[in-house]
Amino acid sequence: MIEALDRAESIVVMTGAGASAESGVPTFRDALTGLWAKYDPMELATPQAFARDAELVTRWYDRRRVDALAAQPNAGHEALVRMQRRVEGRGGRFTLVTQNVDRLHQRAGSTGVIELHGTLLRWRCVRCGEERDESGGAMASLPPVCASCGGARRPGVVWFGEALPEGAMERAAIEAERCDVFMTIGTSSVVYPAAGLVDVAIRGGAMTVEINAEATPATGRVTHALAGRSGEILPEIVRRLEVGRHDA
Ligand code: BJW
Ligand code: ZN
Repeated sequence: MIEALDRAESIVVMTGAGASAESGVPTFRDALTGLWAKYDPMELATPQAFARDAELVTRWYDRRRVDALAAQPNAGHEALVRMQRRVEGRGGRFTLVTQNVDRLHQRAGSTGVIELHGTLLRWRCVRCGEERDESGGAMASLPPVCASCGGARRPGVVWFGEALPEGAMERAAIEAERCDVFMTIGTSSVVYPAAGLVDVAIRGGAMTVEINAEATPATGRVTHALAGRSGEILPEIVRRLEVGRHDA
């Protein structure tokens, strides 16, 4: 596996919430602890929930935004930066596709990240569409209003039933189709269309690798399923690439 990674002309890595777990960011399905325990994430992450109770949904995202800003990238994020530099340094292609909305990959130093589900750190006016970076503390007003038109502002994430950012899935699928190695890391592989990318890579003939703390619907389909934490397994993979040991 290490040798294939070392030889690959093109590598695509797709991450999910598990990649940020060791930074202390709760995974999507764990994001409702404490006061939020009585809510169902499937019911908060929808346009219908926002239409019904914008304040409740805003408070949930506001909390998660503040927590994401307080978190630091972990050893898994850092290993992916090193992998990207290594592959690009020898003229290869490296594409990082993430479902995460916390921007920790970018803060670690990854470049060209394709964000399939948008980000918590940009909010958008539902009336005029104006977008603004939101990287301060908690919201001053709930729900926050647009400075230009007074409309409600919503987090710039992709909710269930909404289209992904224009071109993001298309770009990810093109890279998955042509890559030599596709890695799916820390994702439950149940949310589509992201969960279908591993199949695009398999059809394209790629070697596929999963890193996950638990089995997922993708586990039985990948070439190598590595059970464990991404913050431990990824640095070990990169260490082996760097020391040139290809016996794993
Ligand atoms: C570790 C670890 C450690 C923990 N190390 N691992 C086909 C079939 C069936 C349904 C559909 C389909 N196509 C579309 C649908 C509907 C729907 C869908 O997929 N539903 C399924 C749930 C059934 N999809 C959509 O609605 C999508 N839109 C769409 O299809 O639009 C069509 C359209 C076209 C044109 C016009 C209009 C519409 C949109 C999906 C958007 C998903 N959005 C969310 C919320 C984002 C904002 C927010 O964060 O609140 O994205 S949902 C949520 O799930 C979030 C995540 O990015 C996403 C994936 O979650 P992820 O990353 O897998 O996290 P978890 O928590 O589920 O799992 C963590 C994993 O990590 C676990 O496996 C752990 O074991 C592991 N782990 N610690 C390694 N240290
Ligand atoms: Zn506006």
